[in-house]
Amino acid sequence: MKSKSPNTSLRTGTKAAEIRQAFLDHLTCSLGRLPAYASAHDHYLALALTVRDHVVHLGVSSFGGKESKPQRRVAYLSAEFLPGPHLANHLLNLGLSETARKALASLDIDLDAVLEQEEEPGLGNGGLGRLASCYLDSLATVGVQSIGYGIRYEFGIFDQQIRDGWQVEITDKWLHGGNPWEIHRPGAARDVGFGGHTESWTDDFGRHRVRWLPAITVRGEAYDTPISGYNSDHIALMRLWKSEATESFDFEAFNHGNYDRAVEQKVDSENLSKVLYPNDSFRHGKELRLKQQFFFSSCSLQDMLRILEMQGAGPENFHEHWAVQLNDTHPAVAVAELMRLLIDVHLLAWDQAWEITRATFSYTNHTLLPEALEKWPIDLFGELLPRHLEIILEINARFLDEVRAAFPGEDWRIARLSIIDENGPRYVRMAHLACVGSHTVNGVAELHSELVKQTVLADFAEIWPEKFTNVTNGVTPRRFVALANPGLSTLLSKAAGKTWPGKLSKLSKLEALADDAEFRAKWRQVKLANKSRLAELITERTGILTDPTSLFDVQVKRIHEYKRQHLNLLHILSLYLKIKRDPTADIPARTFIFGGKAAPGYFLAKQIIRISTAAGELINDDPDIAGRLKVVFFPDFNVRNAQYVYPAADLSEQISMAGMEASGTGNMKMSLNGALTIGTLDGANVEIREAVGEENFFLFGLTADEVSEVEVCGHHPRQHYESDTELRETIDFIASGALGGGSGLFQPLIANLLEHDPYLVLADFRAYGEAQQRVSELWTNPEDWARASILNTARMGKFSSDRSIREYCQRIWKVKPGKPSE
Ligand code: GPK
Repeated sequence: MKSKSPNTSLRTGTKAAEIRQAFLDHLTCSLGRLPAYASAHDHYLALALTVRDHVVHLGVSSFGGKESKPQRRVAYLSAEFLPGPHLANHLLNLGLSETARKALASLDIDLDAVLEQEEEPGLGNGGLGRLASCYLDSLATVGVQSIGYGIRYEFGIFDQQIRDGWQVEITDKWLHGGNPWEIHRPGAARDVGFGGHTESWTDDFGRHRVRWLPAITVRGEAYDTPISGYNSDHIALMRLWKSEATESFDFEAFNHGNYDRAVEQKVDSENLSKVLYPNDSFRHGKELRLKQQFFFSSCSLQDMLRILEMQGAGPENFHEHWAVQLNDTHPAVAVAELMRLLIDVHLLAWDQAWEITRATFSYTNHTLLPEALEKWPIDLFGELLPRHLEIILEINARFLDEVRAAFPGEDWRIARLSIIDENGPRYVRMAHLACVGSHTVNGVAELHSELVKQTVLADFAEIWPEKFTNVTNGVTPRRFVALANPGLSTLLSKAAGKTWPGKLSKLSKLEALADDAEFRAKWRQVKLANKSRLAELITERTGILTDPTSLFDVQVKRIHEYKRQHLNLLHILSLYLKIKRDPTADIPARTFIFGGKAAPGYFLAKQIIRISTAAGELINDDPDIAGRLKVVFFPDFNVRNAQYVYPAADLSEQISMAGMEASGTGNMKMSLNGALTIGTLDGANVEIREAVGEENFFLFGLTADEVSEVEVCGHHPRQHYESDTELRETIDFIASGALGGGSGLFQPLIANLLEHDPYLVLADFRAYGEAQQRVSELWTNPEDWARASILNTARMGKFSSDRSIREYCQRIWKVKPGKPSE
């Protein structure tokens, strides 16, 4: 037989006929299906395998380490990733979307129907997990050798259904249909210990050593998912760890008839990576969570050491080969684990190991919320990780000695800086550990990074001011514009050239067109089409009819009091009452769209969902309202659904209490898609407003400084209730039971607002209503609105995650991207 050219045998030809053939081969040979009997899901799997061949092929060429001196690699340690559906994204990145469409069409298969089959990996809660995935996308795009390390949860974030107006959580069985993207790497499996005790020994040079004798060992199996970049020959790797028992189950117990005992350890081990904790910005405090954190941190560091060894380098060169980013404190225990690996396993001296550790890690803080700051009871920590507790205590003792020497007599400083919280029962403060063990600490927007230095890590910022920096978050324009908004993309390519998805600052070329009436008309057409597409989906999922010509007012994000969905709802209900009082009131038609999941145990968040569905039930079919207001709760907000929602937004609600939202990224996605923002001076809103121009942004509300002042001087929500008639009537209306379910239904929410109002909803109600009035006024002038919308998109170039990643590369990781900057 004649030998084939390597490319043909790799099935990675890019002509429609070649893709068609590869697809048919996979259908038959990988899936064992005759084309005539193949289901839509088989089609999906076959196309996914076809595309995976292309991506993996790129991967082996780009990750091979051909260079004489290997580049420093980036390891992004994150307990969460939210990649979204892979297939369409890869097609876009590889430039194969249209070819694949043609190839399938020749077999009478519709690409869109195939794309619908994919289950997205919901391995995260919200912003933090999605940011990690945007960053992998950009790392691949700008050409940095990188691995995103995390956990292969068997069950990701729950699927949300709405029943009788309430959230119901359904188990996310994302792996049930098979996962064509991942490659299991048995050779990369690592063992991780838990519990047990430590013992001392003396090495050949008479030095005191410690070893850890864990009580149990769990195996981490590696599963790799390649992440392609836009128009790039690099791929990033997402390497997720699945926990398994190290041994087969206990046959001795089994033979003695003790079946429970026989499988106990196996079950315990497998449970470790079973499920994602579904709380956002909230400390879990559960032992299993700490086990998850240590499990993936340890597997990942051991993996880096293994790769280092393959490159012929030793552990003393660790920091030269790896820059490790801690995505929040979830992997902060990695600081202690790297120390253990270096001193106990590789027998380095403490000082050298500590230098390497600090040169390796950097830490990103994502929240100031006190209930989200991780701390572990010292006893629990010591029982699970006895050696790590010893190491942390040693790190702390040495650190505090340095502080004592620099600030003699300032014991208060010692107590505040200590990694151990000793005000009562003792805790390990994970943010302190991450900060002490890192060379750089960053916040995720300018305001937030300042607040990190003034609040949670103020004492550290005082002693190490140079350690702190900001990297404002970004989002990938590939998924959130090019894929999600094809109509807009065509327009952008015509107006700003085709390169904008990889060079987002090119969008500034649009500026001039904001004054072009013809262009504005096209712009509005695209938005209207996107809104019609969403309206159809809304009807399909909720039965609610909406008018695509009405103002689409969108608040999609996790449900949380600090994000203040209830402020939005109070405003909606006040508009409703206004129309009821005066049917001629001049209020332009609006569709209010909410989406987002509530943590299953977060009672008030679930009340907020219920009140939004109740508002819809009350308002949507009220003949007096006559369709002028509609309220929709769009169920199961996830990456796939988000791709329909963002392009359809006219107005983006970013109304958190100032100082609470670290950055926000939905704010960027909507503005980039031409929505105008109504928002507080919080997180990245501040920078978005600066970028798009204050005249194209609806600002309202207390500033972070004013919020702190109110918090110091005391807040009196009842005063607002009593002095503001509109507010009082709205609250009384809810309390009266007019929303159904009896007058007691929303009592907890009302009582919370009137008695505590921790997020100053009542204090900002008036200003919010006035800003909404300005929104309505601009909306009545569609040409002015379109102009502002175009300018939003045109000026959002800064918020590409490519820019963020280049900043991390240059200022934090000290690595050089393969692709030169724009
Ligand atoms: C912050 F602390 C946390 C968390 O546990 N989960 C999470 O999604 C978010 N975040 C912030 O709330 C957002 O403001 C920010 O944009 C996002 O992280 C990414 O930095």
